[in-house]
Amino acid sequence: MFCYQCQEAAGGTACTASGVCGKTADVADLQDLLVYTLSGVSTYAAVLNANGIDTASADAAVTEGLFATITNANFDPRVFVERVFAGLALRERLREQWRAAGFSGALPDAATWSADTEAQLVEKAASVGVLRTENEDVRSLRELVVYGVKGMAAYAHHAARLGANDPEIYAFMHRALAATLDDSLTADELVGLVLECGKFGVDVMALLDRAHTESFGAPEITSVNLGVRGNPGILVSGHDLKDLEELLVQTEGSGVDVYTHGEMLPAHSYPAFKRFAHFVGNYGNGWWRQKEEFESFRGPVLMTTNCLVPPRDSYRDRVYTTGLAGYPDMSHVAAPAGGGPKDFSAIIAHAKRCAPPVEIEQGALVGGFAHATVLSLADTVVDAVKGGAIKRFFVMAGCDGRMKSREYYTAFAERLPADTVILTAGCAKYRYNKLDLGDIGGIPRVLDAGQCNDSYSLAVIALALKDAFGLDDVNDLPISYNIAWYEQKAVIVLLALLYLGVKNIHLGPTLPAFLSPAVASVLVERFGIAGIGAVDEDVAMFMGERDPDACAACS
Ligand code: FSO
Ligand code: SF4
Repeated sequence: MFCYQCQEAAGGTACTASGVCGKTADVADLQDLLVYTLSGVSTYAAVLNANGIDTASADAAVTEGLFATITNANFDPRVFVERVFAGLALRERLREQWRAAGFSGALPDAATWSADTEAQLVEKAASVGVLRTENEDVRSLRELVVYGVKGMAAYAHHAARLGANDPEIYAFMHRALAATLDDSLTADELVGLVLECGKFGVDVMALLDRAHTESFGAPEITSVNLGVRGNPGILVSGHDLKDLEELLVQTEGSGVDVYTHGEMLPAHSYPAFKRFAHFVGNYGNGWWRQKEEFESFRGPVLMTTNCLVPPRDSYRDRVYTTGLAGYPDMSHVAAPAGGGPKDFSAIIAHAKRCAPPVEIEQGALVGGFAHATVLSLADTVVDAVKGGAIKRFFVMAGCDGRMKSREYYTAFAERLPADTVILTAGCAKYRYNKLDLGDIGGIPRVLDAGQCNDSYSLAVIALALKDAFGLDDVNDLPISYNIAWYEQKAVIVLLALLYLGVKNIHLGPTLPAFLSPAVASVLVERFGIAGIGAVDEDVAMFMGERDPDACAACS
């Protein structure tokens, strides 16, 4: 195996024996083979698509397959074997359509190879990984595209679950995957593809934002309980709000409470979920602390997406996966073949046999600061900036993770001056959302827009503030970007921000291992991307970045 797709890549280089995330070498190779197979599918789908021929089956296969390969989503080799065989069969059907439509010409190996047995898959898998691209810079750009499209696939899948689909996003995914097989593309053309990926990143997050809001209402400022009640409960983690909705409906009146974990916390801010009296609160923290928290929860846990950590034996039988999440021999709640809600009766029955959760904290967290909420406060915010009460905003969106170096983000939040406001989204918030950072004239100093996909909200807020201040450039706002990344959804969020023209983003706790020195220098030169340093020096650097008295937005 050779995997360097996430921030935890071993030694800051790559995982080569097994994953720091717990992924085994056989699963890593099968994931590479699935990406390769789907790139073959996309080779045909891209052409058919461009010629107005429906590719819905390829759209779904690519979206779901890529999502399954995201860090901490699926550890089950059976899933990848089945998806590769299904991908090959689909690819052959597309190939027939391609031929029947009159197309011909040279094809890459990914579009033509075949296998009949699992042993043949395993043999093939060993030769189609990341290292098959020999040139380090081309490899880096190809993988940057693949990881961006993986993140895009995750958000497209959530939107599709809510009935929202954008054919142009699927068309781009096919075109981009097919391009990663094209040896004729120059490095400049691949850089262009990376930037285009950012455009479709904005589109997919906007699509998901609309789908969430139309399905569940616009998030409202909401106080979320951190304590527990005396009933048995189900803990829901991951990002899929449709799964949460179906579970809430099916648990209503059952005597079982429902709690959120990790990236599900922002669900409490949606009006549609507030009517459920048994939707009690949030339990625990960021994904990486789940071993202790799933243990003390004592009831079943539903993982709707990543981030799943290989479970301890002590609670393993209480974890259920659904959607693209999976783990060997773990109970999985599949979507019914004919459509309609998933059947959560087994997990509900399981909960009834369990003791109530052990309380690990009390109090509340306030969330719901998505773009509609913040923009409804725009006058107050603008006045606070003009009056000098708010000197600077810090976008600290992204991911949490288990590396000790992430303590930086807690210290950074603590040491920011009291006249600054943190805008956050994603699980990165757990590094500072329980600190008592106070408020500025009633505006909390941590404004939580929601899940990682809601980073889109932060961009909408920035663009609206730019207009409110009459600025031409979003980079003239008193906003700094100090973003924590972990997996591939953070890659598409980053590319989306670059597409929107945001410059000087600081990325940590380490820069991606998949950026070759030459590709990293392109990002540094064109976009001012930088890493992080010592907390105090970074705070001073950000605060001195622009003299507030000279700031166009403040005058
Ligand atoms: Fe976090 Fe995991 Fe949401 Fe990621 S739970 S790390 S960027 O999967 O998706 O923020
Ligand atoms: Fe390593 Fe991250 Fe790949 Fe897991 S996903 S194998 S931790 S680089």
